[in-house]
Amino acid sequence: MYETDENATPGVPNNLEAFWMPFTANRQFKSNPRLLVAAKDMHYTSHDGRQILDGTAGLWCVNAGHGRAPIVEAVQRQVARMDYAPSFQMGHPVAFEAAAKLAAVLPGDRDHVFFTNSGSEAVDTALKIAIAYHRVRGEAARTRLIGRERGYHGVGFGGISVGGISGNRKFFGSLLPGVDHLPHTHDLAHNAFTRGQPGWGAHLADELERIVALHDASTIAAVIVEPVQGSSAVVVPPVGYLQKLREICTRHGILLIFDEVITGFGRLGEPFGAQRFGVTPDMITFAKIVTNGVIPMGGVIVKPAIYEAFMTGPEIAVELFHGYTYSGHPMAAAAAHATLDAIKEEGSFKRARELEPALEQGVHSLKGESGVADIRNIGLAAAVELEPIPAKPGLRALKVFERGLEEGMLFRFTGDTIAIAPPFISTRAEIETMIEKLRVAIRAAR
Ligand code: PXG
Repeated sequence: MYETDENATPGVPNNLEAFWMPFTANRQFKSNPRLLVAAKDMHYTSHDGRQILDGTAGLWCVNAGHGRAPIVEAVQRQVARMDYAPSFQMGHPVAFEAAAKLAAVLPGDRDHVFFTNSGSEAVDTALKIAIAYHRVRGEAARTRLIGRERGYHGVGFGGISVGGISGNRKFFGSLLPGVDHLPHTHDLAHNAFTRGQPGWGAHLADELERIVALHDASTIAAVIVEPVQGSSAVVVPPVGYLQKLREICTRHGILLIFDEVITGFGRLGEPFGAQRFGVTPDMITFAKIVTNGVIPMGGVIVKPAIYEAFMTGPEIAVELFHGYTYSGHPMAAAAAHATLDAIKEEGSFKRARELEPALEQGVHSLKGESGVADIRNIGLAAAVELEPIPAKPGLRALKVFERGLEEGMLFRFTGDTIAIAPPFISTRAEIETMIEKLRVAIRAAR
């Protein structure tokens, strides 16, 4: 059993068994735990008192730095004033204000926001809204959903159905029916070591025409893609690819959803990937950066026509039978408010843009290190793909990750790819440190 704090080693829980850790090799972790006990600005403190540079902004979310006073204080003020209030048939001002502030990040001024508590819920919400939207407009046969190979859209049944990472799908039965997938655009024969957007691959968007021809547009509700695939390690869209998807969707009356859980709020040096690539989707899902990771929050931004399509029946009728106990939770809304203010005051989008060349130059300097198969980058996101150790997929990246920690540096790894996502408050020197520590770790992981 868990003992009292007085009996425990300071900072170290003495029972690691009870917590079934997410997306973690539980037995490996628990045999040699890596615990973080405090965080401030760019650094974590480990349980053994070491400072660890946060090279992944937590899990792509803590961009204004850890323990940012205005965000922490906004949450403290809110919890003291009103800890919780429902959003079903009741409302509280802070959620409305946060939604308005969020919608203002996009160029249009009439977008609407549906709040969830995570990216996974945001994705499932967007997929449900897409299907329901067609139904309320009299096109109830439009139920098919199109995702993409290598796509990550969270872990709900909707998200794993449209997602394209086989490990996240294969254990969980038959998933949603009526889902198809576009091919991914990752091809080392054409795109290896590209800086920013690859020139090759826009034609892969034409596969959507084949899928439409197969199923008929009248059965397809939506296409969902990440503008830049994050979890499958920074797969950047080829020049013109997203424009083609937009054009095909528009021509066939199919909704285009950008899953911007990672790319939203500045990771690409613009408010959203939509702006970076000059392509306007019909819905955007977001989470992570919106609260600086301080309180969980996600959501879906929908264009006015979608919201208005639902606002047609009797006024006393609920228009969308969907929502969460914590949709627009006061503390999350307060955190979003303060985070969006911080982003604005600090010019975070501009800052991310200014830092992009430093990250690009740094990460591509790793070309030629032994075992490096590819390097990709855009905005403040970069990935280094490593050749797997024969017959031991994933081991090389794990070794790099562990060596990185020894060097006082936190990376992310999936498969044999290492990802870096520096917080927007990083200095150039800190980005250089991240790269040099990665170099040391790659050299050590043979
Ligand atoms: N969509 C996208 C595009 C995501 O990247 C989700 C949905 C799900 O969000 P929630 O809040 O339900 O986890 C995500 C989450 C990584 C990593 O390092 C990526 C995510 C989560 C954790 C780790 O690859 N993405």
